[in-house]
Amino acid sequence: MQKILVARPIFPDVIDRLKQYFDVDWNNGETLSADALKARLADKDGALTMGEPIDAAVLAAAPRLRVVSNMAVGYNNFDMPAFNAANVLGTNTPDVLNETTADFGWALMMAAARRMTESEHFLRAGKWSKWSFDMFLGADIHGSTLGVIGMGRIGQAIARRARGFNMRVIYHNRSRVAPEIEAELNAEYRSKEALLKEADHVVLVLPYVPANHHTIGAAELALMKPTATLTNIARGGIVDDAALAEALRTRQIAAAGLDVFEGEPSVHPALLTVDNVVLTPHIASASEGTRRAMANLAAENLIAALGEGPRAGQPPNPINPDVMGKARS
Ligand code: 8YV
Repeated sequence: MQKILVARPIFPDVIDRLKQYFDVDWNNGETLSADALKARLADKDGALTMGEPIDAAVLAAAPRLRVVSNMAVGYNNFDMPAFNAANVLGTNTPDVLNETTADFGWALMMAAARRMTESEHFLRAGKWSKWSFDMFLGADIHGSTLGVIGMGRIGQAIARRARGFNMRVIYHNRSRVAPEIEAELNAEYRSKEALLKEADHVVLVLPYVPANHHTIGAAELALMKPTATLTNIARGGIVDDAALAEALRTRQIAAAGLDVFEGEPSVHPALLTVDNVVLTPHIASASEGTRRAMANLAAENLIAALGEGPRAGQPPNPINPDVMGKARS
């Protein structure tokens, strides 16, 4: 039997499924350190990861490793040039999380715009002694302008929901989406700068690649309306969190909703000191059904890529399919 590592706790029935094909080493405990990860991968043919950094050094420490299946759509934890150089296949879990993640993006945006967590903290702190007409006035969602930066599958699912709120949709993307998608979403393309000036609610859904580092920093925040909100469900590092905390403190923008952070699970301390931000611990895809679908898709990718199961040799989501069939180097 080939040997695999499942690097983190996961649904036990997914482990049972993997055990039908593999000798499974399951780290059902604390997150592995880089050294512990290398040691556990030394004799493995495949691995199932959830964000663990896999770079040239990790691959060098795992000479048998041929497949790493990430239980996430984002795979910025994979050093893809190193994967290609070593002929190691990476796989991810796109699509199954689109709608759940889009729902959560909306939840964060609405919570930020309508000051839901800020007002809840006020209530819980026992500060609600009387009702007042100007308590926690926020910004409307309906009838406003939604600005989506990153018009991939999740960005499109977010834009599609805007119709029910009678919103105008503008977007910015590396390249324009197909005209029929623009027409379906009733979405107009803008430069990043024009979008930031025009949008009432900006939602970030772009992948983390070095070129997208600090897509939103002090200069970009300065372009936004003082009544605007910013929601980040993309990746830590897309936003300069220190600059955002300062823009929130000075009310340069009205509010923010953040599910991802630079250096998470650490959160920039300045973000913890401002009221006008909704903070969640990277849970945008965390519905029971979707996390199960992601886990099963990650398992399916690993099983198929290691030549087992009904789809042997044909994993559904190869990131670098060119290495398939090549000897490990
Ligand atoms: C994952 C995510 O749950 O899919 C992604 O890219 O950010 C989340 O859905 C998380 O990355 C753990 O792997």
